[in-house]
Amino acid sequence: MQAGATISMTNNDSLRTANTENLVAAFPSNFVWGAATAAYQIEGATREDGRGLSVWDTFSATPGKVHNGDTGDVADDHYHRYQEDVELMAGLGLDAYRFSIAWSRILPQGRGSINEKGLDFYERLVDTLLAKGIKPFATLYHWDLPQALQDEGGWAKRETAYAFADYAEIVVKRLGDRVAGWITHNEPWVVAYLGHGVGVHAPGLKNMQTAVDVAHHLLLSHGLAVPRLRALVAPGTQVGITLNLSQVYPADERSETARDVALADSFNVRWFVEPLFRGSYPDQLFTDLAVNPPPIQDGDLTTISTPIDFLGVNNYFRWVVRGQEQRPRADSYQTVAPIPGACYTEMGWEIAPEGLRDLLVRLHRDYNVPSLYVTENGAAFKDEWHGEEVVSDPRRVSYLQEYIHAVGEALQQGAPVKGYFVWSLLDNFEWAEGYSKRFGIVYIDYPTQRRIPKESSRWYASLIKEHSARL
Ligand code: JJW
Repeated sequence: MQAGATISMTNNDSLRTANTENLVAAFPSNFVWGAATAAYQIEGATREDGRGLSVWDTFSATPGKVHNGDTGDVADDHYHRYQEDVELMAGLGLDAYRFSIAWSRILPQGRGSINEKGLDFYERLVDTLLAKGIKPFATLYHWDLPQALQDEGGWAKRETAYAFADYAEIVVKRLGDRVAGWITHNEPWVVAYLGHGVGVHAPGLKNMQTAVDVAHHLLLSHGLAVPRLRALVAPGTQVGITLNLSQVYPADERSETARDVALADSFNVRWFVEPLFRGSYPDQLFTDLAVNPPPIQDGDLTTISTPIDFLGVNNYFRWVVRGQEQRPRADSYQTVAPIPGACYTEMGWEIAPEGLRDLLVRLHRDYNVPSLYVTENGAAFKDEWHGEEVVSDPRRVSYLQEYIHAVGEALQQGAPVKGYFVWSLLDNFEWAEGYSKRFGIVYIDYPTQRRIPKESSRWYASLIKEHSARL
């Protein structure tokens, strides 16, 4: 299997910035423009209305785990300000809004007794969106496992996959008639590897065998949930999963480089894409990670590869890999950074829109993915507010322009992309980075919780308007 075909160390000429008028020409009339958030990153109100604790409450309260000791206790106070936030979305002309549901608001102990107040909150949110003509896209699991389930072993245990499918059914019973798109999981690679392999995310475990087992149970839980969702949704509702994927490019033409590119690709892309779309894990992956295969039971891969309506792609950057002398473990490939002449965001991620274009085209060509949504794309920069009406963020505007142009190129090359969600609507709690990294197209002044538009939100609103004017 080949990863990226292009050997390009600098931004592609064809990805030059374009004005919004030219930019929207490549997008079909029913293309969905949205913005994304996640529960723990924006809601706050972590101890209100019967919400149970999640692994991120525990992790962020543990000294040394999150930058500056930040937690999601208050975050953007969206739990109380959701109406104002939906007004903001309506003002931008968004077609859709992707949010996540906190499992521990619905089932404070992870399973068993239902907390109706949790369901009520998401029902109010969904109805407010619908009243403004905004399509709700709901993620069921965006990393906030109920702590009670972690106490029983969490995703390392197969039982958690069954608990997830039960939780999914409870939510869809209440909201299935109104939500346009369901995303079972957000970025299971991050949960498995960063949470259980290297421990920089909750629950903070450092064991690659556990990471591989967790990945299997996350995938299994997805496959178990899909038919339970389908049974209860309105006709036309889309059901899918979101992966964080980065295309891998070779730094040079050495054979060691080709080998390590393939290793990095199996770890970053094929680990999750192939069980979902081919019903098998990459052949050598577990050997290459120096672990045993996860506890796969008969029928698991059939369950995991249950057909879905779309694949959600979260993409921010690409990897450029330079081969090492000795064959590395699949998670220990060497990346080139910084690449001379390349630009980076505040996260240290290379700005490389061709990485998104090539990834979308490849998912279409190699896996025949039925449809694709870019469920996250965006950038953190050091935004500053000095009391103005609008926060200036020219680099975010260029970033979005270039990446959206790349999505247009992928469409022209046949990739069935149905929508694009900018990460994020609001500055928010960026996990281990706390509040230090601002991804929003709307600025949050945390002391006052005031929302201040950034220029990127104005730009995005004009793009959406331009697109709808063409219809
Ligand atoms: C990789 C860190 C190696 C979020 C990564 C860290 C290096 C030991 C943004 N996506 O906040 C990827 N985001 O909640 C979901 N995407 O490696 C949404 N990817 O560790 C956003 C972070 C990420 C990452 C963060």
